Amino acid sequence: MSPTRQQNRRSTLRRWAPRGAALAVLGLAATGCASNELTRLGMPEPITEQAERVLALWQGSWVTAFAVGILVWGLFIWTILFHRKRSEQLPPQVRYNMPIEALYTVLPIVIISVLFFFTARDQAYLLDTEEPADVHVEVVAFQWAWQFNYMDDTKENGGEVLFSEVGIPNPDGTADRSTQPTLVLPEGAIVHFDLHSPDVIHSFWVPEFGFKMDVIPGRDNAFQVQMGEGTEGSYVGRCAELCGVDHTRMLFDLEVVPQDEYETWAAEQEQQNGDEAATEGTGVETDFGEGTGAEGTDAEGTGAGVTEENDE
Ligand SMILES: [Cu+2]
Repeated sequence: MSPTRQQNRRSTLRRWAPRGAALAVLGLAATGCASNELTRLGMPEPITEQAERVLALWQGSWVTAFAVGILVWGLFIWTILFHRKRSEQLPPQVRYNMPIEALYTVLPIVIISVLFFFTARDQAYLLDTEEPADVHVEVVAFQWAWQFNYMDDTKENGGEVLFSEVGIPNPDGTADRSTQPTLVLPEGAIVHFDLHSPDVIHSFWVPEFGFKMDVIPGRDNAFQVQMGEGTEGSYVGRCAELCGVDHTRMLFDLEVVPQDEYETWAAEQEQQNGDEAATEGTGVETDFGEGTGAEGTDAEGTGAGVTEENDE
């Protein structure tokens, strides 16, 4: 290699390196992200242990993708900058070079195997429903709202409905927050969800769970979450499967409250439901929101599916 060519390369590098660095800094600054929002790469702040796992898988996959990307872009840029056509002479060819061919066959297989391993491991963890749950909710998704039946046991597909939270669909096309049901869950609890649908396929999704599961007619889908500590707050859940004309209005509120507050609320709901059953009422009325920092939510239930009797 001639000294002039080497100098050329150095000056090219000197010219482009600062521009590249400036671009990277600008890219970071332009996102204007605070705290760990940047490192979450678009995922919401997790509120369950399962969501933490999903976030780790997400980040790991991106780190891998970035590493591969940087390598490939690096090779592109290196080739473009330093290996331009300089003469009519054919450059050295690498066809049938066994080490290179083996490398780019084996390396992708290794990368995919590693990604597969972590995905399979985390999937098994996310779908595990063996833990005894503290709260058992049957989620009924229907066109186009939600019903949350709080069950009296923590087993799968069993027990009686203690009380229900029922949403009302908005057939006139209005998005009325007061008709949205509220799913109330205690901090730090293990929650078991059974998912049922009487009509079409829906999907139960709380973005902060980092997870969603289809709600399929005639099928018993279930999953569990371990609610994190310090996750008290209001969240919004939605249907993530196009299920008809009012699919986008199929929303619900999620309130995560401290354990004692939850117990008080649940006892009240049960009491109320018992009173109504006693007076042959079919409606499930809920009044929740005091002291949680959330706006009061007054939902008047349709009482659909609440048929059990309470003897107390
Ligand atoms: Cu739906």
